[in-house]
Amino acid sequence: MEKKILVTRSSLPPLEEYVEEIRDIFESHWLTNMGEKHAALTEALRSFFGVPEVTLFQNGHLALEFALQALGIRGEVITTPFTFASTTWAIVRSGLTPVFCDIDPETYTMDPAKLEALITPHTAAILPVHVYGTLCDTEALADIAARYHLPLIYDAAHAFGVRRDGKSAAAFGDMAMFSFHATKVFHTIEGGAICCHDSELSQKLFRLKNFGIQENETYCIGGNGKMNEFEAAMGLCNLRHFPEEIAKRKRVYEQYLDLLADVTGLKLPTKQVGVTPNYAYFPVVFLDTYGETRDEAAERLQAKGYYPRRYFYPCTNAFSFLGQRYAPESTPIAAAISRRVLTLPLYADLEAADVEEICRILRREA
Ligand code: T4K
Repeated sequence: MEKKILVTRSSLPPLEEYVEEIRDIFESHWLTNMGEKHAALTEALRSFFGVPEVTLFQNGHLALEFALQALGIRGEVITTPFTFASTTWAIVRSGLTPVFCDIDPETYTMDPAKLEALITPHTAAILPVHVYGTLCDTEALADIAARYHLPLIYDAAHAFGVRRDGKSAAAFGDMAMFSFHATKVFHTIEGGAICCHDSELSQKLFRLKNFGIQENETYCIGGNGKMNEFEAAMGLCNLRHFPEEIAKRKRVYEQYLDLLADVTGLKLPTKQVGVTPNYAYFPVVFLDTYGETRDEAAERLQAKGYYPRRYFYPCTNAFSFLGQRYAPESTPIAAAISRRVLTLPLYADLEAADVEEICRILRREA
């Protein structure tokens, strides 16, 4: 069979360990609706993140929608277009209007220097993205949000395990959303969470994900966003193996950095001072001096069985579904990075020989 190395590959715990973890589920026949595994994972993540409130969800996207709904806001939400469709669609599907702020050319996250000019009386919240697990300028964003009394919700889908000066990505902002999708550094097959400090908000999120059921058979408006017991069990297993997952990813990441460091025209990810990274993605930006476009390089890699991805192309403000009112040119840095970026294959068990071959292709030695 022809070899195919994809952009990522889900890590899995040893089968026996998962079977052992789900044995209780088979014994109790309690499959979902916040059972024991759900409670155990919530507790374990509270301690992992070091935040008082963790609400689990069926996926990160729903978590983000429920987070916006929990705020009960109307109007505009300032976000970035250099992200997965989910961030923008969560805003739109919540009846809110996205306003796009450009990104910083080094971190690819919301540029705080461009944020204030976009704030109007219609602004209801700020929703930046820790894209690729690179942390936003959390201090500058917190300062602006506080000055304008705006809620700050982070899309931290990629930032599981990332810390700044020892403080978890979960602890920044009023809420932080994590994705536990199969493609993430930590996963529950499908899943997600909202982390926050406010117990009332957390109770609201819990009701929202459970049909709005309240005490004494009263209801508020809600939906169904519950994580099931098999997913929570997968999370409990994967959390035990998380240090190993990070160590393996670090090896791959550093091999890329080492082998691509001197290639003219390739812009590699840079280390953030004071930040403990999670090695979630390895984005490479193809500058003109590389002498070949991003897509030409991607084609050469694919011809040899390597399938990097254009995360994130196009920018979400280029989506035709949003209509004519948005233009990618209004966020020129995001538009340029999006046209030039390629995320290389990166996962725990990616073999050193494959990383070497990918680098040889990018160095035009193969
Ligand atoms: N915000 C941001 C910034 C996000 O990036 C995402 C999701 C969200 C919010 C929403 O979170 P969730 O609702 O998903 O929890 C993938 C993921 O499905 C998605 O979670 C992720 N971001 C996005 C960046 O990537 P696709 O459509 O590119 O996935 P797909 O099916 O092409 O898979 C990519 C590669 O992963 C495959 O080539 C092989 C590998 N893979 C995939 C699956 C499904 C596996 O090894 N095992 C698997 O089970 O979206």
